[in-house]
Amino acid sequence: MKLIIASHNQGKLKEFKQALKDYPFEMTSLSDYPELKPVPETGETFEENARLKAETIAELTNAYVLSDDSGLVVPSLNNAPGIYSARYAGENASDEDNNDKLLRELTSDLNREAYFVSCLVLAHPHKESLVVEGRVEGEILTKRQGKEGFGYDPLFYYPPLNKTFAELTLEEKNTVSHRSRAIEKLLEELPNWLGSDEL
Ligand code: ITT
Ligand code: NA
Repeated sequence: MKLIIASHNQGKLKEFKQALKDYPFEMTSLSDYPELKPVPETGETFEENARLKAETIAELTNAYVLSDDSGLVVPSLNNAPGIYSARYAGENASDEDNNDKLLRELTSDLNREAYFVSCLVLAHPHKESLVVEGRVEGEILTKRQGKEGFGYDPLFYYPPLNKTFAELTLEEKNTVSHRSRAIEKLLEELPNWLGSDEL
């Protein structure tokens, strides 16, 4: 089955490719469709933004499209950066800038518990979308640790492994992350969602 991953984020794309390597998907991403304009993320929730990305691209390509809208939620910062995780420090902010801003905002008096959310939407023009969500809980460190991963991984400490997500290999992160938990749910529900359609 042809599957377009509706993302420009190379970190996400690597994780999808590794997690789905044993499944019969012919995966492409938005980099293979340079004519498609970026979909504005005007929603107010992860699900709304994930739906916008997947359903818009599915209509335009008439294909199966999978999107991920994800982010880091810090309850003591009123759930920031949340759906604004990619642009926390500004419209074209780098991961570096976003991590610096998080360290500035999360002053020493505040609780450092946080969680990642990944909402996945699988869309096709003639079907009701399949929506799943995964989460993982951790804590925000006061300085970066590790070089792997992307985004907030160097600051996201995961107590069960006593490491940050940036200290995990791609394979290790894919056994515990929010995105891998969401992918697991998606795969569980996929046969039923596809029905008599071919994989
Ligand atoms: P696409 O919309 O093209 O997929 P994006 O990076 O703009 O790419 P989002 O709007 O979903 O995607 O923003 C997700 C941001 O949340 C991402 O840029 C990171 O800053 C953060 N994030 C999500 N998953 C993460 C992970 O596994 N590790 C670290 N940070 C993550
Ligand atoms: Na978003």
